[in-house]
Amino acid sequence: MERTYAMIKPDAVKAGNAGNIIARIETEGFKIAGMKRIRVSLAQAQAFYAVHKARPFFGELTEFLSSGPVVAMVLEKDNAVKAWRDLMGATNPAQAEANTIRKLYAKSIGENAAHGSDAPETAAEEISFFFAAAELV
Ligand code: 3AN
Repeated sequence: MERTYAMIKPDAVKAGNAGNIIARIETEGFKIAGMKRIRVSLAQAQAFYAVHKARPFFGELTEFLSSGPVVAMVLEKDNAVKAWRDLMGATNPAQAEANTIRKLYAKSIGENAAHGSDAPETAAEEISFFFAAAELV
């Protein structure tokens, strides 16, 4: 079983779509190994997205992630990293396939409802950024 880090971003939490997204995650056969609703600080957002530091949208991205509560999750499934990215759909909701999380719930490329790790190595780093081992059950 592979694990990935998934996060329902502030736009989707604020819009009241967290429950729908969590239900979909379960319907699609993921096991939720860890889950918490938290507010990410600006400093945490800057550390979490450090790989994007040089991008022109870094300020916008980190301010947005820290703008309201998120739901942080660890998901388990065979090929969880790819399976969750497929379920989320393309980064830009305009390009996301029908019935994906971002097609259904995202507003824009910046406020795009959900995050998912891009590789198993990144997943391990992102999981330990937000969760202690004892929180994963
Ligand atoms: P993904 O989250 O699909 O892996 P990345 O890694 O290219 O996408 O980008 C990380 C995050 O940065 C995205 N989830 C999105 O919120 C934001 N982002 C990407 N491109 C842009 C952009 N052109 N303008 C604003 N935000 C962006």
